[in-house]
Amino acid sequence: MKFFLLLSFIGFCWAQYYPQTHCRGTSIVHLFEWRWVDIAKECERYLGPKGFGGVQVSPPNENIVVNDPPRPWWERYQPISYKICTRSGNEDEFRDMVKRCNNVGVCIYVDAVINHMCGTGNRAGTSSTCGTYYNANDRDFPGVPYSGWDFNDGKCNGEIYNYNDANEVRNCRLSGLLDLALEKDYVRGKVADYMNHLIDMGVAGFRLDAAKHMWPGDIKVILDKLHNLNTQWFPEGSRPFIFQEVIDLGGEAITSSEYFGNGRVTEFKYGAKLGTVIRKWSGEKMAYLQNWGEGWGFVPTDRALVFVDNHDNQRGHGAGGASILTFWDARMYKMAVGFMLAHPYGFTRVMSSYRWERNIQNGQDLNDWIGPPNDNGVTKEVTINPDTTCGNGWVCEHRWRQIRNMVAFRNVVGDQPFSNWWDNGSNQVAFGRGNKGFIVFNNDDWALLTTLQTGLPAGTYCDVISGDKIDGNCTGIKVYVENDGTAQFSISNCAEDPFIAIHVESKL
Ligand code: AAO
Repeated sequence: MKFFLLLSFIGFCWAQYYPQTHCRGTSIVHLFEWRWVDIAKECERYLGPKGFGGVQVSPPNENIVVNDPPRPWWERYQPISYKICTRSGNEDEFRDMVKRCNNVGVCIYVDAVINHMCGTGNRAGTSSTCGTYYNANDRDFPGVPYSGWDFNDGKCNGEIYNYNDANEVRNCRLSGLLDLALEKDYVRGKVADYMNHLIDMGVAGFRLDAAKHMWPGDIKVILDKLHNLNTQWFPEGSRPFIFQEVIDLGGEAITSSEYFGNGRVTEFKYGAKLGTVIRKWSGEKMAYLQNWGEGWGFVPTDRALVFVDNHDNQRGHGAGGASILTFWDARMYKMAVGFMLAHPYGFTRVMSSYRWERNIQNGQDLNDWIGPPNDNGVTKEVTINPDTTCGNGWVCEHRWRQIRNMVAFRNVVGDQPFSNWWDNGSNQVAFGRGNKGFIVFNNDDWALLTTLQTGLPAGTYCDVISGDKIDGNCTGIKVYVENDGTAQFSISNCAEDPFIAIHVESKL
């Protein structure tokens, strides 16, 4: 009864901060630039069975086609209309994906680009993903339709330069992108219609792109217009889960706390700091992670959407800087993602990328624009290799054993408390999640050999980092927990993955 009351409280009052219970899993994965047909298959063959709670999909609405450089990933952040029609697929494919993912308990979260349309300039024509005409110079977007009245030119006819001026950040143009006048009822209505169209198809929530560039009050009015979620999958009265892209590393006019009333916010300090710690830059060490979370000046845990890297900062866009860890630094990356998924702070998002040919000059990647694996602009299928990794240039970090198993770890430990912290004063640390899970890291340049209190019931456990529990056996390291809850751990600093994680479902 208590449990039910809690669920209905979360369901009806806090819905914008927590995914619906229909979404079975405590983490989501960003399948960056994937096609809808591939996501549908991935939900059924992998995400559902492995306990992923949802997918953040790339913007599904029609965007400008950029040919110079050829078809960059970022063209999708330049809307032309709200037709569901992109390189990822058409509306039928989108609808089929939402249905099939929902049917296996995997929710779909849409990256909603509602702050702006395409960039300024003398661009006009039908170079858009559905062939819809537009004229950026005249502010004419007949596909919506929007016209000159619907943009903020009257308030600010220029770019954002000064991030210390909140008016400028919210009324002027982000990277020259035509800024929508979201205080207008007409514009709010068009945006809400687009989002409601998606909700009616079964979408469970939204990432609000460039939320920092919109007034929190304007966002609120739009959110209040949104329909309840589709009752084919969600209980009557369910509200969409909202996470707003607000970059707040401190020192600017706009703080993420201004957006707490609308939903969660992206906590960019998280990946920047964790990268600095794992890289051991600036004198940081893992021992300092004992008070990770609010203790590090992050937003409250129930308002944070956290991630190690995102589609921007894995290639030098957005914010975070050089400390951000990505799949290119696989060993450290797995430790960082493992730490994130084991730690109770925040709502966790896993990144899933494609490989591109980097061309780094003076610390900057000149190939940061390269779009998804493609044949003449047509996005390639995500193929699956016999060893379960992905082919065709898709990295699929979410399928890496260490990451996939830590997503499961987070589901198993649930809301168990952070417990049994241990550190060696340097970069060897360990912590548990009540009596459900325990994790140990060795990021020092020497071996770890010690006995630790795990908080777990006695027994033999499979380490889910070096292997799996399969048919009642461990394919990797075994950990023996004694009757008093202690276990001996040994981790070489040369180990392929210098960390060990066990949980009650990895017990033999
Ligand atoms: C493209 C071209 C442009 C062209 C434009 C229009 O690249 O040259 O002018 O088209 O034709 C993406 C790409 C853009 C692309 C755009 C549209 O990243 O390159 O422009 O699509 O195609 C700001 C925003 C944040 C935004 C981020 C990229 O606040 O919302 O820039 N992210 C989202 C998406 C992103 C997308 C858009 C928004 C647009 O995730 O993929 O753009 O829809 C400071 C501010 C941040 C600011 C950064 C970067 O950060 O705080 O708010 O992010 O600067 O401008 C330290 C500081 C930190 C600072 C950082 C960088 O770390 O502590 O605060 O340095 O200076």
